[in-house]
Amino acid sequence: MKFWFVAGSQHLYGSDVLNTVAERAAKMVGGLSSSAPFEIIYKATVKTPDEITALVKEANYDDTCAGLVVWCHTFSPSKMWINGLVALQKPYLHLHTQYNRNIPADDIDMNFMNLNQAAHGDREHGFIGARLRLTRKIVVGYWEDAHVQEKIGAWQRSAIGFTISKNLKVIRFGDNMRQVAVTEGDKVEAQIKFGWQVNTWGVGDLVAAMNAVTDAEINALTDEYNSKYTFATEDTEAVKYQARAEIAMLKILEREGAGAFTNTFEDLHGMKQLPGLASQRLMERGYGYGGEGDWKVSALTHVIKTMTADMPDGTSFMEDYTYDLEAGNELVLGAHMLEVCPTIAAAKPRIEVCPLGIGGKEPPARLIFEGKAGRAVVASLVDLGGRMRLIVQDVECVKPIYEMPKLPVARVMWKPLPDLLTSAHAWILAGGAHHTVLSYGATAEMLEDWANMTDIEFVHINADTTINEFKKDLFTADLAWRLK
Ligand SMILES: [Mn+2]
Repeated sequence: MKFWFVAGSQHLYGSDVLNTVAERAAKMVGGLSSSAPFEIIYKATVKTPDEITALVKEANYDDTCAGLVVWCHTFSPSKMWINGLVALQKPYLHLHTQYNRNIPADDIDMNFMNLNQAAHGDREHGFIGARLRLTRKIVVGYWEDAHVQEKIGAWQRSAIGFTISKNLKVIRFGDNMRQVAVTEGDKVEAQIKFGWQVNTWGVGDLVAAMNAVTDAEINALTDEYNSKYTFATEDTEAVKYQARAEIAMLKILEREGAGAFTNTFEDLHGMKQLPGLASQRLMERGYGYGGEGDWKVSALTHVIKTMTADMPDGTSFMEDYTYDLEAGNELVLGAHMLEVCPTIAAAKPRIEVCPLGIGGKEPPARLIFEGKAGRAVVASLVDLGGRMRLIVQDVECVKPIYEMPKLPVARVMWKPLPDLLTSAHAWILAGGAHHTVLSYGATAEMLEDWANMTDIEFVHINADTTINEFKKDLFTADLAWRLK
């Protein structure tokens, strides 16, 4: 995927000025690209309404174009942009910067003034964005400064999340856990907003694919397990059963071109174990996963994994499982029945086989490990009926404060900001799910930009959150979204 850098101008200044604009824009793209997670190319300096409209049409239909970065080196009258921007279907970033950092005090003359007009040219451009209610990211500052380049990079990740959503297929192996509310939702609305195609495959189809897996395939995969994980079990048959499930699910995901999947312990007809190790391994490969049929969290896991794929930080399906309510140091223990992604492991995971306690199936093999310490976010997508809401919580993960030797699942501990009591209160007010995506690489800003691009509500719980203000924000947002 590439991002197109477009300089806005007009024909008022003559060819010398326009040539200089193009040269400088290309040079700036070289500087911006060197630090950007995704390539930026200099596309054009646009000077007329027809050029702008043609460029937008080309961007809309070019599958390799993930978004536009626009900057007005000179004044670029904004009525020229209306027809193009009305048709725009790609993410849009308005970069407000200028080529020179400082005013050349001894040399500044009228030629300089005719060439370097971003301070007012970008205001004209900003007006038409506001007038059109255009979904846009605005980044302000000198283009060589790290904070500017970091903002552009973060927005590129959001745009990649937007783009891959348009092609994301989610396979539901079976249905949702019975009677659960928050894992339900409007799949048609999700496809309209995000592009996600969410469809069901019968568990029997998966069982047939598992029966077709060969011993040679299973042995090759268990050799890989041996090289990557510590075996803390003698029950190799249980581990091989997970290898069989992993291979079969991977084949179906690849055959269907899908990026995410779900299953539930209540819908495993013909299977001996709930996929544990198998689901963990597929998440490690970049697939989204949601337990209990939770297709929203599964899709969101894949989207965030893709946004942060080049980062070493790790992203997993997660659930707030239980608390440690030591006064003043309240912590969440995050885990799941089995399915936590090993990309967030602090050290080499071990494979164990333990009973599940529910579901009535054989004890499944799973990877057990501690999650890493560090800054992270947890994110939850809920369907409020009429609109989707993305809730993002800033957290500080810590090394788990207890050994918990009898706990047979991967575990993470974190302190939500500003503190557990406030954050949990706010989370419950907002209707956040028990299922989340935990990501060390993604930031709230990236997810907010993604929510803006997909036109859904965004709610952020962070160090500054107070319950009174949060209640007011939810109330105002509810009114606004009902009026939309
Ligand atoms: Mn769950």
